[in-house]
Amino acid sequence: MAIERTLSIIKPDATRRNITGKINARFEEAGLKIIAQRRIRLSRTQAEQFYEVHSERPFFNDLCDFMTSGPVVVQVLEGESAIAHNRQIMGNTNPANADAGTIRKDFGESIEANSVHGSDSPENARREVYFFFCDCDLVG
Ligand code: IDP
Ligand code: MG
Repeated sequence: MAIERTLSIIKPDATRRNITGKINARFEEAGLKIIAQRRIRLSRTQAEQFYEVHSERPFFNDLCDFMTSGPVVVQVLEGESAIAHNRQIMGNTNPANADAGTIRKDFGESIEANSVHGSDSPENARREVYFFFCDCDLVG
């Protein structure tokens, strides 16, 4: 067990419904600390680079359209086993398959518009945190 940092994104379906505070409350109630946060509009290039790993998937183009369709909130969460813990708090990619009480079950609209992104490994967390933030932004 170790203190980790993970990259979270509150997606456009959630900013559109003005529920960023409700989602942040889930992280804080679960013991994760928001140590950096910025509301931005992703450029097409940023979305394509961020989701590069999915560039061959059939949903890639639609995903980039969706992620640039409105503001997002990029944030760094810190806590014990934060990467796996955040994935638990988020729930399954498809809200229909997510456990009760998870963010995606309670707020997700579809497998695409599923309200939140969270890093899935230490390597990806590092890449994704520094995609948006520098060390001076991280105030633990
Ligand atoms: P994750 O967000 O749970 O890690 P990934 O497989 O990494 O899921 O997919 C990245 C994002 O791409 C998902 O959060 C979702 O927004 C979108 N996505 C994943 N699978 C599909 C799909 O089958 N159809 C449409 N969008 C999808
Ligand atoms: Mg993923």
